[in-house]
Amino acid sequence: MVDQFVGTWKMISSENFDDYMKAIGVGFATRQVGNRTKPNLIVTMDDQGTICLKSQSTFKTTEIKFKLNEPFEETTADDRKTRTVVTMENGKLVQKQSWDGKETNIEREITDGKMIAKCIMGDVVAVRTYVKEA
Ligand code: DKA
Repeated sequence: MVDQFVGTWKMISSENFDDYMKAIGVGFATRQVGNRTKPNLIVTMDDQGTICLKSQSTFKTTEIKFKLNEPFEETTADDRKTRTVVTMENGKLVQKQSWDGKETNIEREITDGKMIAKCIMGDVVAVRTYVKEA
């Protein structure tokens, strides 16, 4: 199931991301940069089932390595320190981040060969679309 996510993905569109960043508490200056940034997401998985998500952009490069269902500490691009767990739910790769009594989910799924990332904080949802690089 994870195999379909493996590859290098380039973001082509982003909707409602400013509202999402506000909802998770990102400050004005970082939101300005976040709104302008079009990251690449590089997804790999090794023989032991360790998954790596590397987000590369001119703003910041972040990388997390994890196994499904095993919680780990994450430092996000906006510098939150989160307790994170990633699960597969009905074909979606669901990244649940918890910090300061708050919780957000990033749900990624493959639709028509594109990777759709839904960033969800309460009733605020941002939708970011990625296409696979050749
Ligand atoms: C994605 O993979 C979602 C990334 C969510 C990042 C939230 C914080 C960004 C702060 C600039 O496209």
